[in-house]
Amino acid sequence: MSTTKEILSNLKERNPGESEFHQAVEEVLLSLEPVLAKNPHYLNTGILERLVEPERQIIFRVPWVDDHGNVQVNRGFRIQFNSAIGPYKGGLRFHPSVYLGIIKFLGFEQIFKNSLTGLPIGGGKGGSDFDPKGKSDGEIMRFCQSFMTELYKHVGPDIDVPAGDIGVGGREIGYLFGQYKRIKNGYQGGVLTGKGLSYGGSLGRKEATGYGLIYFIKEMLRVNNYTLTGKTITISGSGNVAIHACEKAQQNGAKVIAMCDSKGYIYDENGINLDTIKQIKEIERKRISEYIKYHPKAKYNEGQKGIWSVKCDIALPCATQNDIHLEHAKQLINNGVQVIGEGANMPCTNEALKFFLEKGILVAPSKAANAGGVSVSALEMSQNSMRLSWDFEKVDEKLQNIMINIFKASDNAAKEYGMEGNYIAGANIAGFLRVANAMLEQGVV
Ligand code: NDP
Ligand code: 2IT
Repeated sequence: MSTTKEILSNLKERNPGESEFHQAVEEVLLSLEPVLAKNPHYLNTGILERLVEPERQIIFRVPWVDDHGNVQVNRGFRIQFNSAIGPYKGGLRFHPSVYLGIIKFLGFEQIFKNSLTGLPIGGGKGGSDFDPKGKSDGEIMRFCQSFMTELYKHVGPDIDVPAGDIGVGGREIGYLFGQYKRIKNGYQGGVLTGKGLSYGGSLGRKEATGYGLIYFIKEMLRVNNYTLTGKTITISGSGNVAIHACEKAQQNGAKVIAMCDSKGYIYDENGINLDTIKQIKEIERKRISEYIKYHPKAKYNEGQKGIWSVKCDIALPCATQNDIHLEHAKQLINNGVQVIGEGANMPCTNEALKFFLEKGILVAPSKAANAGGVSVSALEMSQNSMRLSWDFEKVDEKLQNIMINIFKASDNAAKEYGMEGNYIAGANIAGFLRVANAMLEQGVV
């Protein structure tokens, strides 16, 4: 029987150089200590050792031909982390920074997130170090086809169900699905989620992560006697999650004053015009700096991190991991921030999170707060199985209920283990208990 500290040091030794994976495991294991003290049978049965070791790790070559006729080679990944409560489920990320440590941190967190949704989905994640920026549609299609030509052997509606993440949206899912269907010689809608509406996608999936983030925050604020209306918000990122978080925040009467991409941020004291952002990012696929051409009174600054120097009531990191370091946390607090809502996965370092909690800031943790996307993915799987589709209102209502329930589960678990208001620990504990109990009941597998 090992202690959490021994498990962590062993993990670092067995997975050298995977700093993001170490960070994600450390955050979870430390917050589970009160649970393990009360319930030592989780330690006696090797639950933790099994949880931190993926059930299967697939790494493959992805060769493709660019528009100039040159052969390019990328690396593909799919980490099937845990299937205790359902088929592996989690997105695919296409970004040049992708390596094993990133996919493993994402896959590990996905186990707890998916458990929190209350739906029957296990944890997995995949992707490639392919950079979609500047690629033609034809190059994206050929890359996706090559990627699926290997991935299809490992996925399926009851086995493993990928979806989007950074760099993978509706266009990429379409190409991946087309190739899967061709290879399998049959329509199996439930093999991927985030599909187009014309071939089995769900209404509300595109919006689900950003909307879900705001639904979670609204519930967290309600029980803490605070509201969104009239508050100023900064949002990092200008992709799928950031855009829909902005939309729902604006619908709730908040004022979003800054957004960014990986090159820099825009500040618009009159409130961001979201139609302009959608035009630049979803249609033209250009830099956010273009915004000032449409709104000359707004300001653009080079450097993405500068966004955390903007004074705001609520900060929503919706871009990528380790976006907010301790120095940015200090800056935000000096400027009066009250609430942090993690739309991205692991956007705050562990040091930044600790500092926010010490200062009494309300933190909506990513595993809970961004679970809306995967929740609606699971609803898409249900609709595919039933061969029908629900209207937007029905999906959105289910999403709201799921997010409120996730908040309640996190809140209750935090209270039960003497950490009231620490929703980070609460989410980890509630997510852990369901998976751990399922693993116990299924024996050593
Ligand atoms: P997108 O690819 O749609 O958007 C990513 C955005 O973040 C872009 O604006 C990108 O800028 C910006 N960004 C800034 N810095 C970086 C960086 N270093 N690496 C990558 N992107 C950067 O992705 P999503 O909106 O889908 O995902 C954003 C975050 O939310 C990720 O952490 C993802 O894991 C998480 N998430 C996504 C879900 C989903 O349903 N899509 C569900 C749950 C979580 P630029 O345009 O310059 O690249
Ligand atoms: O991080 C995430 O939860 C996602 N990228 C969405 C996963 C999914 O299967 O919808």
